[in-house]
Amino acid sequence: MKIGLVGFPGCGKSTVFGALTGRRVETGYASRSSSAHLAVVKVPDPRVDALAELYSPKKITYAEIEFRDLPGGHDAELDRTSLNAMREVDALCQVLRGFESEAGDAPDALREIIDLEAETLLADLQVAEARVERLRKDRSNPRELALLERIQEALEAETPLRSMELGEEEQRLVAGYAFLTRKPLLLVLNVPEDDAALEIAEPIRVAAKERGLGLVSLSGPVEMDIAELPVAEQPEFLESLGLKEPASGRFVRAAFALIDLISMLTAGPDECRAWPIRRGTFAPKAAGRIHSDIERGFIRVEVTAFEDLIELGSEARCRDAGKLRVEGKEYEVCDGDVVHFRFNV
Ligand SMILES: Nc1nc2c(ncn2[C@@H]2O[C@H](COP(=O)(O)OP(=O)(O)OP(=O)(O)O)[C@@H](O)[C@H]2O)c(=O)[nH]1
Ligand SMILES: [Mg+2]
Repeated sequence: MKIGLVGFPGCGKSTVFGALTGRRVETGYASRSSSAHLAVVKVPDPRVDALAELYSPKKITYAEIEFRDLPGGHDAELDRTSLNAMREVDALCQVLRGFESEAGDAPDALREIIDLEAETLLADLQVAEARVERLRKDRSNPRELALLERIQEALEAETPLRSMELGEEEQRLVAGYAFLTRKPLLLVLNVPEDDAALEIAEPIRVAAKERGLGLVSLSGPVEMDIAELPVAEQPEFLESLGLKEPASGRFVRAAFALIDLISMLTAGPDECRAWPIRRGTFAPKAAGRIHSDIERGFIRVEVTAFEDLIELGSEARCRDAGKLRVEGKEYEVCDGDVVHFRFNV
């Protein structure tokens, strides 16, 4: 799962990226280069910690999301490189400049929300128009044509595609086009240090709400400082700023929810681990996250809910209490399921 940090030049993408990843990847601010920086970020998960306490495993592994710091383009516009880079990620986080720019421009986050929306609508419209024209000509796929005409209409009416209800087959059809306004979007307001604990201004909150978008705020440079402090010294520093936890925690959780991921858990003396899977994934496909052999040779899965396992203290006790279920191919794995796959290859 890849999440791209996007936004207009100089809005603070690289700074937010640094805040998110601390010094694990970047030392100091990423320079203003045209290439994308990558970082894999762990998703904090108390359930994995609880399982680890139960099993004392050799290894503990958290779910991870990959963040990409995408190039901002030139001048005030997003160029083709930036737009294409956006197509390759699963979800977008738009960084909004909440501080005065290097050139002395006052922040205008609302304008940035509207402008990015306009540019992505236009980019999608170009894709839809080209495809509609093609499909009209070769008459090969009337269903896809009908769908793309609807999509074109929505885009012309300036409706982002993420607010369009699509059936399962339609979703499959559009997936290949990588429409930008179809990608889940989270807004991240990058504010000055003094505003780190303040409520976000109302017009921005309203704009996010109207569009059904998530909104978080953080102060990039401050969070960067926090990420660089020894863990033991972080709480005191956070408190002095009126904050409860570092941005990485809040932000990563919001991003995880954004892409509709849930955690499947595995536990044992070797490893306790969270596996990110999409909500609604069937057991064999979920097994494939662990290894393709397990998907191929899937027989069944034994499932205990995390809460039951912690409450009863062992899988044997869960079995005795009837809390260990055996499920088949049609089972949709739920958030917090502790699973054992049985397979045969
Ligand atoms: N005052 C202030 N300056 C900031 C803040 N965040 C970033 N900056 C500065 O703004 C400038 C641009 O920040 P970057 O993080 O490089 O922005 P960017 O979006 O990655 O820029 P491009 O990659 O060129 O599009 C840098 O000089 C940062 O130090 C902030 O919260 N407050
Ligand atoms: Mg940058």
